[in-house]
Amino acid sequence: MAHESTLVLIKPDGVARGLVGEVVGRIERKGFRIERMELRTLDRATAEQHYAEHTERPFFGELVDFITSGPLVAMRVSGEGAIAGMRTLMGATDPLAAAPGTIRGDLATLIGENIVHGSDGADSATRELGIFFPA
Ligand code: D4T
Repeated sequence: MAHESTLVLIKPDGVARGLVGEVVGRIERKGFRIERMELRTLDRATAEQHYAEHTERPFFGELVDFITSGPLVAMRVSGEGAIAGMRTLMGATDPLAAAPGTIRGDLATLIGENIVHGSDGADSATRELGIFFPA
């Protein structure tokens, strides 16, 4: 395993529900480092760029509506195996299928409001970090 960086978002539902501290605490207790962190509200163009791979999916419009609906927290999270490690910490996309002990498994019920996002591989991490934290 190698030292990696990944983009993690606490989505607008997580911020609105007051779960920023809970999610940040889990990331820190795991042993990953938060190297960049910003509270911001996305415009539609940035949201569509972030979710570009989902353009053709039936839920794309709702996805963009939701991710732009209020402030989110964007983080660059780094550490040994951080990309897959954060996906494990987050749990399955559908919170009802996510294992207890994971962020989604413990804290959410709806697939459309599943609290967090984490890059799903090295290429997406590079692409997504470039959108949120350009050099
Ligand atoms: P993100 O990208 O938010 O970390 O989620 P995942 O990587 O775990 O899941 P994904 O890319 O398949 O889906 C992106 C985003 O779309 C929402 N979604 C997904 C939805 O609203 N309805 C659906 O049927 C699916 C599959 C949830 C996450």
